[in-house]
Amino acid sequence: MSAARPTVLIPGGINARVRERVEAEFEAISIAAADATLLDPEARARIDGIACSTAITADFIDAFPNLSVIASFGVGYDAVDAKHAASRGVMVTNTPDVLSDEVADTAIGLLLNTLREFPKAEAYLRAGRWAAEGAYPLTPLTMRGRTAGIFGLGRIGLAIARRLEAFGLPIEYHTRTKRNDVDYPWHDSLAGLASAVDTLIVVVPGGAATEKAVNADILDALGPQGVLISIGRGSTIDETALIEALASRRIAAAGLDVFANEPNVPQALLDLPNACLLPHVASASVSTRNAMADLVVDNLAAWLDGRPALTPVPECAGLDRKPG
Ligand code: A2R
Repeated sequence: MSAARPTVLIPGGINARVRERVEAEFEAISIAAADATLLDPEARARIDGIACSTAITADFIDAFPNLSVIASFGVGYDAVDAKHAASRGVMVTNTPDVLSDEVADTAIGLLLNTLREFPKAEAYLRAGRWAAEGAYPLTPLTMRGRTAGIFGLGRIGLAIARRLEAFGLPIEYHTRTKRNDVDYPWHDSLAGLASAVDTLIVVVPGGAATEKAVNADILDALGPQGVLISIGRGSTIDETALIEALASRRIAAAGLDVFANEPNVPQALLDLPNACLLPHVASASVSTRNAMADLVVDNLAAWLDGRPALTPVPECAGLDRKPG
């Protein structure tokens, strides 16, 4: 048997290092978007793997009769129909762990920026207002004396919790299943957590189970001193309810790195002085994105070489390799 190199499809945009490595290590085919009609049937039949940073639907998966692996860039894979892939015997991988510390660092930075207004204070200095008008106003909000509630105490949530412990904050959390390896108080509902804390950090996966979970009731439970930090998926926040709560000061402030309809951010959010906004940069350093890129390609290489995937998503963890 000849050892023809496997063919890997890249639909839509992807990290440059993923593209370089896929082109160097496989037969690479790129198309502008995850639209199977952009390939003829002969090309579709050649696809063994997909490297992606975009939504992958069941129909798209079904368009490739010999597909055996989808390597998704990022830890969140809610845009990939992993359940359908698993039912077809197609492995799906993501990039957990290698970004957890970077994202946790960003969460702390975003929290401090939201409370202490550092981006605004720097803009004040750069505009010459320090010299012209005097000291920047004292910030009404501070990290001191706060209690943090973490919605999603997984790999990233725990990395955030450990950092906040060092800042002296008590930690509480909500997940569906109580963890046995931490002593933080657990709440069996998000409403219970929001009532118990004044600083809610959201780091759950996207998808139907968490869609708009942070709604008006949760924000009201957080209260007028409440601060929301969102670093997981924009779909988890009811943005309309959040805008209303911020505008009416039913909560004090919010720091957001993720949005419901990226890269579009509602004008109403941009207009709010108590919203601190980042363009989904939590994992966006060169070294962390390189580590994520390498994990995408290493997963493809392993699976297409007949070895186990390095980081299968839970839906595919027990997946047997397709015969032949
Ligand atoms: O619920 P559990 O016991 O499976 O705990 C997970 C929790 N979680 C939820 N909590 C409450 N309600 C839900 N419907 C729900 N779904 C999941 O979120 C677990 O504590 C946490 C997820 O942790 P990991 O799977 O370790 O993910 P990681 O690496 O921390 O990343 C979290 C998300 C990604 O999915 C991206 O969307 C974003 O952060 O970058």
